[in-house]
Amino acid sequence: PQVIRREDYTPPDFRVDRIDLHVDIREGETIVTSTLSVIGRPGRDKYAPLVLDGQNQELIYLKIDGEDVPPCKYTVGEERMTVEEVGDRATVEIRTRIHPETNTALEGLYRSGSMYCTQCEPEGFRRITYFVDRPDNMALFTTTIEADKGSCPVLLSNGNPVGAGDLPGGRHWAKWEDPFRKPAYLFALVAGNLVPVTDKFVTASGRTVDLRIYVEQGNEDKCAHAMDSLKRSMRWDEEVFGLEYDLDIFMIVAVGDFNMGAMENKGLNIFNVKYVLAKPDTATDTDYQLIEGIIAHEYFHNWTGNRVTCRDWFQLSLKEGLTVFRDQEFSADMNARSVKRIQDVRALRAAQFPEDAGPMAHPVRPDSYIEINNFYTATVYEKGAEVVRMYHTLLGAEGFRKGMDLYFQRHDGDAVTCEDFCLAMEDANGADLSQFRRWYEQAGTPQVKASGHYDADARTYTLTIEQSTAPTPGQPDKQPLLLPMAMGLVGKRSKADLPLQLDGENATHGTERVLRVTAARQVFTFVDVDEEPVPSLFRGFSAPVKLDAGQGEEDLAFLMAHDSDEFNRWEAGQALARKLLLGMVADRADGRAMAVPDSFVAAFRRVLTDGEAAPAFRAQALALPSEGDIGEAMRTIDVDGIHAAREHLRRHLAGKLKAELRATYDSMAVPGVQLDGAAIGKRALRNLCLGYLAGLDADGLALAEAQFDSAEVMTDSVAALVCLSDSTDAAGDRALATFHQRWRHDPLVMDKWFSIQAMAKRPDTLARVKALMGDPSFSVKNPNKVRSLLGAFAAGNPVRFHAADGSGYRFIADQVIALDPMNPQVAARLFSPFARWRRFDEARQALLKAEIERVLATPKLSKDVYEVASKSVA
Ligand code: DPP
Ligand code: ZN
Repeated sequence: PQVIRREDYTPPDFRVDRIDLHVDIREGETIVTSTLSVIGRPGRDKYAPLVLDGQNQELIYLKIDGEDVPPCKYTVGEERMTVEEVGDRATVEIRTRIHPETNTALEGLYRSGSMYCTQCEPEGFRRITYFVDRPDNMALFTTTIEADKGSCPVLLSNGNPVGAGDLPGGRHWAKWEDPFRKPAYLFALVAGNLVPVTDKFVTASGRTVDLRIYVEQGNEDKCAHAMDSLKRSMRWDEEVFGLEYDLDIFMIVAVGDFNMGAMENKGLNIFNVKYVLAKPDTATDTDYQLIEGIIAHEYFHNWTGNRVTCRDWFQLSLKEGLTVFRDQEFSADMNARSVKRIQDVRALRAAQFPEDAGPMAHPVRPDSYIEINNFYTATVYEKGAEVVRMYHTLLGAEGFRKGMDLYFQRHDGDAVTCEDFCLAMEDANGADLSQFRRWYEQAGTPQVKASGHYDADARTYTLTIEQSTAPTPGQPDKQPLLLPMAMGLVGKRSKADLPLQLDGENATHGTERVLRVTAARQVFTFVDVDEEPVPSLFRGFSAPVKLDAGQGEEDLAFLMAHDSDEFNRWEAGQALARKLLLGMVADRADGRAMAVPDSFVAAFRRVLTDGEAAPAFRAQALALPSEGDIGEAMRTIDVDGIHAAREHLRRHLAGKLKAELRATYDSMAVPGVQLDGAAIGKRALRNLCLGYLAGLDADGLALAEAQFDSAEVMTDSVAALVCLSDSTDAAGDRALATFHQRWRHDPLVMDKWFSIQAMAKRPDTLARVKALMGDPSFSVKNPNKVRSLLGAFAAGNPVRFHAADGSGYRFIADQVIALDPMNPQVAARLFSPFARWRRFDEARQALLKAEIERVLATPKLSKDVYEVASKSVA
């Protein structure tokens, strides 16, 4: 397969200025007729042919300026059509036949249940018709859809409805016109038997926008939260960024079969049902928060992505990193800010740090790819958002807003690059961000070491910061990065933040400031420091680094109790727990008993019983680092040791604090159905306590059973079911059967039922997962099902997936091979945990590698899986 490189970018020789699309949907085949106004680029090679991307379709005819093109003038290959001797301006008419019903890749036009829908990002439009399918081709679209009126009464596309009517034979048509230029990846079409849930939004300038969420009949009562989130997003973007919606209608369609979370098509967002539908008895608090965040994310793309789009797919983070940052800020404003930050950092550590340390490591702006679908990654999205956040930290909220304003002023209606964004931030602020650009160029997570020294006589505190980044594929040598370091010094005696004055400054600069770390080694000397401090560094996680501040148990416990930065209070607790767990893993490996010091239990008790701290924060602070997080800190990941140590620590804490956990459990009860932030926080803490208690003894399991039986909201039901299904006690199977009986007709709830079992700690989990593939609710063709059963097992159950006999590896590799011909994108995702094979012990390495090689040897492997497999063993 061909490698696509960023440095090879050239503008296309021909662009499509306008497209008039006619899509005639019939059972078994769809006929697409597309009329393109094509314009040649001035200065192009005069022999340059017109090249149109296109695949998986059958050409019926090709005309230019109304005439059939003779066969000697064009060729049609697997991936494109090439037409010779096309003039500066031409009208190209193409008719093709496609088959949405058999499109299992779910790219282009496909059938999901009874509806027809599209997914065109990044390169799906070329499966609908021949086109210049690249984001720098921004065209005006009109779309006419024809279909059976009985089965597809609703016909939607981008922009505004401009006509509709009936046709003979029970058929009808509708025409849509999008007044905004857009790349083909933002095209969307939906035809089906859907019902709208409607509302209105009045923009800041007084225009009324029609809001519609289309769902299948029977789901109308599950859209209120999505609609409310949409309206709050629209208001927030006006208030925070001065950005108003620009069409008279905004539609969301919820689709059951979808490769991703959602898609920001202009005026017609298409969503995975998982991120739209919610009722308290079917969706958890986490689901509610995800819906809020993803509705906001896709809506925010209207400006950051659609009005200003990407020049090429290497610039993906231009829209994704920026839009993730925007949705994170929105959710932080809607909920508790520091808890949101903690959740985001947890997610970054769980997904992005391992990616950055593995064979698929790539910069936020990648240099090359084989299959672009493999680059919708945690690096492009979440690390990209961290990069945007660092501009915000360096320039301040106002400076950032100035940069955004200039970015839109310069580039509205254009397809641009990450460099253009950086330039706008620089120019609006008179800032020099040359070194900052390395964040776009270098892969890998920087390691930062900090050490401090207090000189009581001189009243100075010297802070030394060293940074380095390990080599990643293709990048052996790394340069120092510009790290914004938000920090404070907490007085050991006063337990308060001390005034900060650097040597050479003539005044103090508050008690918290952002220092710019730019060199590989840099020393900061603070003067007039009244007492010995404990440094609190990278507050709020102000740069995406791995920090080793060399702090011992005492300092970490101090920061846990006294840091004014809530994020760093949490961080200190995580660091303390990680340190302890790593020690326990080492002890176990060396045949020593695993011991938990009383001081750790005491620190844990203080947080548990701290009535001053918000329950949502306490729940975060009392959750131990995940098994993946601990593994990241080890040279060779000791899967069994980590699991054993973590379980031992959990049981130890539960045993020592049984009474306190139970008291907190009781005091956090939330009567009835309440969905506000306070209720969510209480449930989080209560269910955290339940987790500890249920893992301890029969009393705890009985408590979980009682909660399962009486739960009024899905959050409580799921939390109890997780506890019960971890154990081999008969109560687990009873609860799972009850749950199945009650929810087997609700696909989204069944997804929970599958993933709870796939992630269960019990030893027979693999056998159960295999059996669950035969459940009538399971289908390998539905991405949500694959992710909830197979994906949850491979990525969310380290101790079972990495079973020493290789049974987990063999099973998932078999599924990848079976899935690849159907849906390469989902297959490649499922396969991605194998990429980390070098991180494990020799025996597991050999087993993993053998499976990767077996997959690689499979005939007709997709580019998607090929890229992951080949790069893994390279
Ligand atoms: N562009 C889509 C998004 O919003 C892709 N899933 O992330
Ligand atoms: Zn996005």
